Amino acid sequence: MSQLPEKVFNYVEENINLCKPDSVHICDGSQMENDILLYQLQKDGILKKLPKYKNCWLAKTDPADVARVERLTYISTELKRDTIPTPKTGVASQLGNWMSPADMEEQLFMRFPECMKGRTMYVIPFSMGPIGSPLSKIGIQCTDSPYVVASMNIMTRMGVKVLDSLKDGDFVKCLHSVGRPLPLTAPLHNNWPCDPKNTLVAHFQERNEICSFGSGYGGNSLLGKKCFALRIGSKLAQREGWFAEHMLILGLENSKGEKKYIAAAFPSACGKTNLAMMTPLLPGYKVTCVGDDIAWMRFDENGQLRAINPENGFFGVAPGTSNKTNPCAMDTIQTNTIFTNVAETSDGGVFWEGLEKEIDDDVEITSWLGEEHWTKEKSSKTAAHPNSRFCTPASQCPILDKEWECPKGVPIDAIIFGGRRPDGVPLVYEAFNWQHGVFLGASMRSEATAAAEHKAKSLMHDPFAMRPFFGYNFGDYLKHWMSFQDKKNLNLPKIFHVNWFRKNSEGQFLWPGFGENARVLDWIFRRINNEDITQKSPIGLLPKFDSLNLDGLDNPVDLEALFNIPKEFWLDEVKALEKYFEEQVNVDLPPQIREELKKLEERVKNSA
Ligand code: TSX
Ligand code: MN
Repeated sequence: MSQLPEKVFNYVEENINLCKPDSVHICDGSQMENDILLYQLQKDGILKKLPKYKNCWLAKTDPADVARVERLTYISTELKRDTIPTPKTGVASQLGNWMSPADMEEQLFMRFPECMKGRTMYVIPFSMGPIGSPLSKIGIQCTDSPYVVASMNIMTRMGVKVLDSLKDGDFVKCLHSVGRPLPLTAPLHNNWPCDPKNTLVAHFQERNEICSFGSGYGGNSLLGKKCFALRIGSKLAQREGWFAEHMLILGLENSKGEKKYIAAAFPSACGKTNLAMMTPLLPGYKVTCVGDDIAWMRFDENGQLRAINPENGFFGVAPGTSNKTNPCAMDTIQTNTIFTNVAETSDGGVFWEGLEKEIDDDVEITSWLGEEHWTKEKSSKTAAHPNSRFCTPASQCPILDKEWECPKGVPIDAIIFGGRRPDGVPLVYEAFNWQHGVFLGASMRSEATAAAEHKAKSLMHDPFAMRPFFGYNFGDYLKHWMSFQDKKNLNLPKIFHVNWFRKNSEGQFLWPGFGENARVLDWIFRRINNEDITQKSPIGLLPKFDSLNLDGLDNPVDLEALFNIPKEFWLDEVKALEKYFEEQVNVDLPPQIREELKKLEERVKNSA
């Protein structure tokens, strides 16, 4: 305690006085500390060892605590307008929740006092980004969840080395409690303490502080990730002139050894982690992974955009991950991994939907809910929770990029936006310019699934894939993005939109996807080199006839169906976007976005 930098000491002391833990443990980040913690978690029945693998563990949560709680996630600023645009009268905002700092203080005061009684408060000094990088930021998380400590040890760089680099500098304050002081007043489910009825995730932008209560689940409790790296991060980025984005970062090398880096934003259920670790099926190409979820990007003194991955691991959705869809992820998770809410196999391994062909016929499955001898035929429920996760060190990824921890970041040559669009949206197109590219990000929509709280299969607006993660008014966020086109001597990256998910009239996917997406990346690579391979369309620049490399594809693709721009569809899309922007962003919409929408409408109307 006494060795802590003064500001850290004061913050920890405040939290002790508020939460009244029985003991305090300052995490040093050592191997021994982690081993002891995992042993304790096992003894307490929170983690179960998975003997099929080395140092792998299974956690099952209370079934009421399985996802981020968007409804209960708030940004607190003095002015509401600083957090969310004022929606059109009678319309509820989909762009975040606001509460005044005073009202939020009152809510927190109903929850945090004495909430850690009988428990240990762990103090986690952590760095988002390589320690010492000028692009990195430091946080101090106080938590009463040892599961969170073990997970933060994977997802961030943590321990004494962080305190050493902090000195007396600033840090983001992060307080987390599962909200179940001891002795318990009601039984737990799965030994997983949480308080779903009182869950609340609060962000104070004006003082860089996060307070999360009642949930132990990843997105609500690993405060470095969505809370810090995106919600607090995006606000820091606006103030300081950079970007904190919900983007993967990949390296792409062609057969000549030329290399580009690409950042890409996709809504959930588009296979972002699969793309970040893709095995290209186009000969000569190599993909390397820098990150699968978050990019912090800044223009350097030469006007080159550079990115770091602020994370140290992958907290990926398990179902759908297999040796077919993502062999690199499968390799990564064989050791030192914490699985949450997946199913178990009788040979001491894990199982989830998508692994049917990769387990022995004679193994028995126990579902995440504890149903023994689970079979797909017999049970009405899935074996693994649809939002079940692996939490695994990035360093174990077999195609991790050599520069992934480079302190100045990797140079970003292109930005991709994408979505799950069954109709109307072509496989790939390029924005006419930066302003049009920002409009493409603002206009992102995607078919939604059961992740987070949404159930129905509907087209959801998810601008920049940031809808649940904006740390401030989305209109101001658009102005921030737009502002870079007026700055001098910036080498603005080209912006693209991709859609792996277009279907034909029989409902079959028109594009094979996965490793074959290398063909799209190859086209983007050549566009970065300014090859003359585009043709104008009403919505953007499409690949010129024959410029997409389709050599050696197993099955022919219907290029006409993949790339046609249906006039009626796009007129409807313009109307839907107009409604969305008017209702949701209203007077905060930058004029350039309105202008781009108008120009799109004109181009579509004037097309054949
Ligand atoms: O991750 C996906 N990617 C990106 C890969 C680098 N998925 C899985 C999405 C769920 C998370 C995809 N699904 C992709 C894709 O490119 N494309 C599709 C749709 C699709 C699914 C199956 C087939 C073809 C397309 N074909 C067969 O199963 C034979
Ligand atoms: Mn994400």
